[in-house]
Amino acid sequence: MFTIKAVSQATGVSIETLRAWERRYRVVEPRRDPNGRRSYDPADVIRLRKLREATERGHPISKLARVSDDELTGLLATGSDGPAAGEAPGFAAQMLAAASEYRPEECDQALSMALALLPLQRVVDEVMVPALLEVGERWHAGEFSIAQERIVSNAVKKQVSLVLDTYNRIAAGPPVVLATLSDERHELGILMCALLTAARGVRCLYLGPDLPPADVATFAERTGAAAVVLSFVRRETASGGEQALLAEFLRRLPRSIGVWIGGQGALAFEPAGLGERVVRLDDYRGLERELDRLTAATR
Ligand code: B12
Repeated sequence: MFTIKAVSQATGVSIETLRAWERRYRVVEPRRDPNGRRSYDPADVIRLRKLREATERGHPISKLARVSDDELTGLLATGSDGPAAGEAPGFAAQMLAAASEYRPEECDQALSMALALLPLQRVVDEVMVPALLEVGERWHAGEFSIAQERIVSNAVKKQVSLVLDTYNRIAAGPPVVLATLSDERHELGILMCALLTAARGVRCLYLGPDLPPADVATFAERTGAAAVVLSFVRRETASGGEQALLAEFLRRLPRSIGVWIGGQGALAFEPAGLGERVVRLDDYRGLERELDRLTAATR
């Protein structure tokens, strides 16, 4: 449920206009919380966005108010991809503004709004990754404290885990395991992979960061995984420690299970040391291609 302020930011309709549209035309009827404050659900937000677009195209709000959601969609004939490209960065900016002001709930709300309005892949590409990268930059530059970094990362982790839960309930076929190996604590890259995996309808077993290779291998074997996705973000140890960990992992993992690796660290690995078994992915699109191949082969 969203506040009037969040809805105003997400729809581009001012708070005064939202109140006026409701009072005069009952375009949406938000619930009220115990303090009498309006509380909108995702369907309200989607409808209000469409109403704004339609009024911008010259349709009077007095007429639009009586139009059903389907008729409104037809009127706009805008496909189902949500806000046009270029509008989504607004959500990342809202998350960052909320973290700057130490407002974790608003950060959460901006992200859950993005998830309500956009396809998952666009949330990853246009909201989560840009927000996380910008947080990283600010943290490095000393402009963001660790607590502010946590406001954003925790919002991402919370929302991703809610999405994984929902998608896993309807996912089919053998699962894909996602993790990072010992001492790789950068978690957010692999978390995005988990979201993209779930979005493809593949069952997603997210183990998280910093696991001994033997544990991941045993887990993948026992859960009947089709593939394991590993992220390597750090580069400085890539030529030595990281690649040795991967080699140990490969020795312990049954050969029938696929191994997909990615991240800046993985890109620096010696190709010769990887062998034929490992698929190195350049980016998230590469991951999606592998997932599509997997689903085509197992369904
Ligand atoms: C947040 C952060 C941390 C947090 C991580 C918290 C967490 N829960 O993840 C903490 C504080 C733990 C941390 C610690 C360290 N960090 Co740090 N960290 C960052 C920071 C600021 C952001 C990383 C991030 O989350 N980005 C967002 C995610 C979405 O992007 P990403 O990880 O870059 O991944 C992208 C790609 O690599 C790819 N990808 C990643 N994984 C995968 C997997 C697959 C399959 C695919 C297809 C793609 C893919 O997709 C992503 C989007 O493009 C970066 C700097 C930066 N601006 O990137 C440094 C950075 C990654 N850290 C760095 C370093 C050096 C460290 C420390 C060694 C610092 C220290 N001296 O203690 C430790 C190491 C800890 C450890 N043992 O792992 C360096 C790495 C340098 C290098 N290339 O080797 C960086 C680049 C900072 C720098 N410029 O020096 N860090």
